Amino acid sequence: MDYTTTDKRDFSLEDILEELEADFKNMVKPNILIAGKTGVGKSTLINSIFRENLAQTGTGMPVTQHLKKISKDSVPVNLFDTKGLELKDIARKEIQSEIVAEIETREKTNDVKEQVHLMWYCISYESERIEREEIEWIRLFSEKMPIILVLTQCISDDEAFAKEIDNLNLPVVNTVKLLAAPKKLMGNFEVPSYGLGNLVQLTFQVLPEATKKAFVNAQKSDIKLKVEQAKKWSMGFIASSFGVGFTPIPFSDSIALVGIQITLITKITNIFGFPNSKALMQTIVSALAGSSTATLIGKAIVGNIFKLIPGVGTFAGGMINGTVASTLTTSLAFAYIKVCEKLSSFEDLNELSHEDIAKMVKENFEKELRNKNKKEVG
Ligand SMILES: Nc1nc2c(ncn2[C@@H]2O[C@H](COP(=O)(O)OP(=O)(O)OP(=O)(O)O)[C@@H](O)[C@H]2O)c(=O)[nH]1
Ligand SMILES: [Mg+2]
Repeated sequence: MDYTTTDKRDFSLEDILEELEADFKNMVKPNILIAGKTGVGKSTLINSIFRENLAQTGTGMPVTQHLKKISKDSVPVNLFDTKGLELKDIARKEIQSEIVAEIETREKTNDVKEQVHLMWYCISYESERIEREEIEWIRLFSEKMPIILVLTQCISDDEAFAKEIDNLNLPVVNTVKLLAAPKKLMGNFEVPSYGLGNLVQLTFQVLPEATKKAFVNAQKSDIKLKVEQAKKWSMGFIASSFGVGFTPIPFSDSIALVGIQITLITKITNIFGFPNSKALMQTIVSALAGSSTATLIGKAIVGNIFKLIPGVGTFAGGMINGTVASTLTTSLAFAYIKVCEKLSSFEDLNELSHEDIAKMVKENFEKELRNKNKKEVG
């Protein structure tokens, strides 16, 4: 739906959830091929980077004999996990043609949704060797897509292997050293995981523009990236909604802002990504509206929010111009982003009750709106 500030309809919870879902379905999922020999740590990496332990909980559909597609409705990414790359000779050639044929079939559709966008080629740092066959694999795949070389299970400071790989001048866009899951050593010593955020950043840069939003949602290793992207998107959206063309509206018509504000919170929710975002949104919206009924709640939300903002009383009889509208809405966006950031730090949102979430939403909104608008609006 496209809202304008001349739109004075009120909204039901139903409308909001519909918009949330439509926006989610609109995201283009990145297709990432995760290649490497057995045991290098592909599944461990998938579970560490993506939400909801994707390698365990996502369905693994065989695409071909040696490619398994891992996906889950609530996590907007498609992963293609390889099997058998360690095999030798004839079997290896067969697997190569099988995987390349699949990539080419997808290429021919000329549809960004079908293309394989990127490969993570995984080599175990522990093995301290890269075989001739692997170099051949990387060269072959690099003609089809960008490759990020992932050196997995790396727990040593020794740079010798990394240098050796560097000297090979492989056709990869980047190399990342990481430890996907903490590793227990002797004497109760544990090496913490690291490098995941780095892989997320590089992947984000390389993926096609159309798939970036879905990737930001699907990954869980870099919450800052979610915050950054949500802020960036919100600022652009607010500027275009309340910019030069904005005609001042009477304050009594501030319901006209609600459509835009609802678009804002649904998009932010989908930039972050939550396991059951509909239920979460329902909780958040009813907390803001002060009611959980599915009747018209837009007016209630905007009323409750404006009450929190110092200074609003002083211009209640006047007009809202573009600057004021954008200040109010920016505060709303930033308060909501704070809430999403906090919620993202929970591995399992089921730890929180409906009441916990409602309380968190209210507290953060009050804090953010009171502080932010003291100078700007009051
Ligand atoms: N602690 C720790 N263990 C790891 C890590 N990566 C892999 N492992 C261990 O190494 C073994 C193999 O890892 P997987 O993630 O199953 O490897 P894979 O590449 O998916 O293997 P296949 O599915 O057979 O191709 C498992 O026992 C993992 O627990 C890591 O980053 N940290
Ligand atoms: Mg595996």
